Parts: sequence; structure tokens; C-alpha cells
Amino acid sequence: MSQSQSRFIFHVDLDAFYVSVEVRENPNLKGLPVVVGADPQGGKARGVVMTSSYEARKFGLKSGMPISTAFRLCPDAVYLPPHWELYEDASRQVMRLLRGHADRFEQLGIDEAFLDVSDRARSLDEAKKLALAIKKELQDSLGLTCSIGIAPNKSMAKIASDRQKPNGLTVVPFDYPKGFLAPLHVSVIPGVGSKTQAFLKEHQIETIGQLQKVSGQELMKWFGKTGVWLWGVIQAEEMLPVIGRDMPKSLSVERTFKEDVEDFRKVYDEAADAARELGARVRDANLLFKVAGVKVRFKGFETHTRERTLAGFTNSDEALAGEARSLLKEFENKNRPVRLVGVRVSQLKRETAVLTRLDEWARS
Ligand code: TTP
Ligand code: MG
Repeated sequence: MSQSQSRFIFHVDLDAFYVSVEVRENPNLKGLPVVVGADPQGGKARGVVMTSSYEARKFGLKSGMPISTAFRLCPDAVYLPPHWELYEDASRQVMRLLRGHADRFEQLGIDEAFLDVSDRARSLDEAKKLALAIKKELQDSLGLTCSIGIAPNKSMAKIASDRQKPNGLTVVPFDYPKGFLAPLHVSVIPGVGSKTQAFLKEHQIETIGQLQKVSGQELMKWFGKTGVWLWGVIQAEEMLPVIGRDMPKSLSVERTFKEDVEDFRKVYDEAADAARELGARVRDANLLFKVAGVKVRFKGFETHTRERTLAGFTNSDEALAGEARSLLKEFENKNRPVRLVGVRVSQLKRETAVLTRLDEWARS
């Protein structure tokens, strides 16, 4: 690839991933509204929808929605509890297949990845053929469908893959990529959440086209360093490399007390401190987590672990410390000396610069 030639970046995202894996295991579910998430218990339960089939989405179901709302909208759906091992196995198979088609490969989450294929596709036509071949191979060998975005950079590839779900292929016009972005709502930019949308709306900005008219200086004034990144994204100038890195499955911090602790307040304090340390490690590694857990070991080595799936991905200390505290509560009244307390996060996903959570600016 010469310097002046543009790169061919794919963003591949599996369609309704958890549900598709469930349907593959049990083909009778094909074509039905299917939900993976909390047990709705007749509509009274707490907990959320992790994902749902496209048939269920027709009823208004969405990831992260309370399961009680889902049950109200679609009581006849098939509600399934999550089977993590199944999804992790499928994810490994998918990533192995995708990696084989890329010069540079970056896994972004359980069901999505960037592929830089610039060295093997010499034209956009070849890139499209390769994308179609990948889709066919995923379908034929793993029984799963995906949507692919092809663009000159990562942020646009990610935006593109979401345009024609499920089973889509969206190619950004390489001669005028800014024009592809202009009509889209600002919320399609990875990382632009509700706070940023509300802020922009106050400035009469709802589409990327309107945002493209704002100067880089102004964006920096509004969002600090993130404004530089945002400018690159909306001007189709972002040039972040596709970098392969290992993704840990979980991270944890454990603290052993010098002497067994009787006063449970000390356990809470130590857990909060461990949560802060773990939060910093998570952020240093550019990760977000969705499951928070704790470990308690009593005198005599009896050990317990508990974990909880959160409504969304986060890297916040407060969220982790709060979850840890509430998970530890059931052990408080055991009145037994504690030897060790630990906090753990899992279901990790990469927060690359492409996924900078713009809403963070509001907190700093
Ligand atoms: P997504 O790729 O966001 O969703 P999806 O694959 O189910 O559907 P789509 O066709 O729109 O891509 O997330 C991948 C998996 O991650 C999803 O199958 C379940 C899980 N997940 C959650 O557990 N909670 C969530 O809030 C989201 C968004 C996803
Ligand atoms: Mg997906």
C-alpha cells in the first residue's frame, strides 16, 4: 500500500450475537422472538435484556431495557438465561476465522473486531469481495451472520457496520466519506452518549453535518482533548491504526489482612480501596467491564464469590465500589473473622480511542 492510497478497514459485528448462538444450538427457535437476559418472572422481575432477536426487536425490545418492559411488550417471546461459555466459545471461533483474513486485527468486544485488509485488497472492489467471502464463511462454517462496514478508517467502519443490520454490508463512499457522515445523527458516533447529545442539541446540533461546521478550536473548547479526536472522526480524518492486543477475560485485586478482621467496616473499606486500584487498572488498559464480583475468605479458608451483571459497560470506581459493597452485604452478619477480600471484573471490552466515551468530559 502506498502512502497516498487509502486504507481498507473493516468493522465486523455479529448480528444479535447471544441469541444467534442460542438459535444455532436450538434451530427450533429460528424465526421466533427470542430474548437473552434476566428471567422475567411473569413481568415482575428486575434485571435487563442482554439482547434479542430481530423478530423481538419489532416489538420495540432493546439491549439494556428492563426485562419487565420487554415482557410487557412481548410476553410471548422465548426468554433464555445467558450461557456465557457458549458465547465465549463461539466468540473464539469467530475471532479465529476473522483474524485469518486480516493483515492487522483488533478484537473490540465479544462479537466485534476491526480488520485492516489494505495489504491484501488492492481495490475497493477486492475489499468488497473479501467482505462477502468472510460473511459466507462465517455463515457456512459457524452458522452465524454478521454486518460489515468498509471505510478508510476505524470510526467510519464502525458507524457503517451498524447502518444495515442484520446481515448487511455497508461501504462508505471513498471519494467523499464526509458526505456519508453528514446526514447521520450525532448519536451514531461511538462514544457520543445522552449527555453529549443534550449538550449539542442546546447548540442546535443534531446531525454530523451540523457538527462538521463547528471549528476544531470550538470543539476543543467544549470537549478538551476529546474534541481533537471528535474533529478527526467527523472530518473523516481519523487515522488510528488497527492494533492487535490481548484481551484479558477478567481482572482482579485481592487483599489479605495481616490479621483476620472482625469488624466488617474494615472489610468494606478494604474492598472500596481495592475497587479504586482495580478501576485504575481497568482504565489504564483501556477496558470497560460489565460484570462486577467479590471474593471473601473467612478464617479457616472457606471462600465465597458473588458477581452481578450491570446494566451497561463502565470503568467507574464508584460503580465498582458500590457493587462490591452490596455484594458483600450478605456476609456482614456472619460474624466471622475475614482473612481476605477481593474485587473482580469480567465481560471486558476494549475502549479504544475510537470508543472514547465522550460523555466523560461532563464529569471532569
Ligand atoms: P451488540 O453487538 O451490541 O448486540 P447484538 O450482537 O446482540 O445485536 P446487533 O445485531 O445489534 O449487533 O452486543 C453483542 C452482545 O453483547 C449481545 O449479543 C449481548 C451482549 N450485550 C449485553 O449483554 N448488554 C448490552 O447492553 C449490549 C448492547 C450487548
Ligand atoms: Mg453484534
